[in-house]
Amino acid sequence: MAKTALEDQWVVITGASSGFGAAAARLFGAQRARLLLGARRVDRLEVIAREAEGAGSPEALFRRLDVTKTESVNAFAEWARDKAGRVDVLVNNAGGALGLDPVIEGKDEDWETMFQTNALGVLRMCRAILPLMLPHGRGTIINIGSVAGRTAYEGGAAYCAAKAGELQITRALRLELCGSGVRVCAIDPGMAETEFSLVRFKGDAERAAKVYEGLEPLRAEDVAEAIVWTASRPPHVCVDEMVIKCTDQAEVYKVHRRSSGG
Ligand code: NDP
Ligand code: 8X3
Repeated sequence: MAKTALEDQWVVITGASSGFGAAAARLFGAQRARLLLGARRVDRLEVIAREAEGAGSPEALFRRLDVTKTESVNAFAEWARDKAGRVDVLVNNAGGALGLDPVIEGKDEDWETMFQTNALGVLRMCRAILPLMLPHGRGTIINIGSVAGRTAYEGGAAYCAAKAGELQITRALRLELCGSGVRVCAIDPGMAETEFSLVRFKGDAERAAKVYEGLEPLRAEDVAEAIVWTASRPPHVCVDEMVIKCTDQAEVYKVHRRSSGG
């Protein structure tokens, strides 16, 4: 069997318990990469790890990770050092939105969580994992942002700001790491049907389903394919920024919905 570009590479994925992260774990597994998976729901991670091994990963390990806590991130990085000794690819995917309130009705706890996960979590992960990448003179960091970081929308002030912050973190880090061999990439998806809206609307499944009504959104696998493609480019190629939306979404506000049955 021909060797794949990602074979035996150590890949860290945050937020691997559902959505893009879980789909990416399976696809990296199919490329015979070795995995270090993190999220808060460890029972889910265990299932995903076994699926990734079933797909071809020689080793898919997992550990509880809360990217909002420095101690948790540092403990995860220590565990990665112990288990793997190096990291070749870091996918900063953990994150999401909470609520769709206008600023005047915003909740401190929602705002704080969105900045903690989408922006500060990425900084913490990069700080902790870079020492496992830099000695090898190469590596790939892929930050999963959003079209929300590029275009603001009502009710999205904190989420859009956190994702815009993440994009600037990506850009600053690319400048800091120029010459190190480590490339830093942003993948910014539009509407994708995962647990994203269920989390945003705090378990209201009906409201979450309405977000995708009448259109064909991205699937988790579409974004996972973009992640794996980006990570598998030859080392001299950096995919700086990729925006990926479903065909029914031309802009954050411009979506085409078919009437039922149409
Ligand atoms: P999901 O809700 O399906 O997945 C989110 C993942 O993030 C889960 O695995 C969750 O795991 C993890 N996570 C959340 N908080 C933390 C935390 N504090 N520490 C560690 N892990 C955490 O949504 P998606 O797969 O859609 O979202 C993945 C990323 O893509 C997010 O950053 C999101 O903002 C972004 N995005 C999503 C889009 C969409 O329309 N779906 C579009 C554009 C970007 P657990 O709860 O087990 O900790
Ligand atoms: C998720 C996409 O448009 O709901 O980041 O913010 S959007």
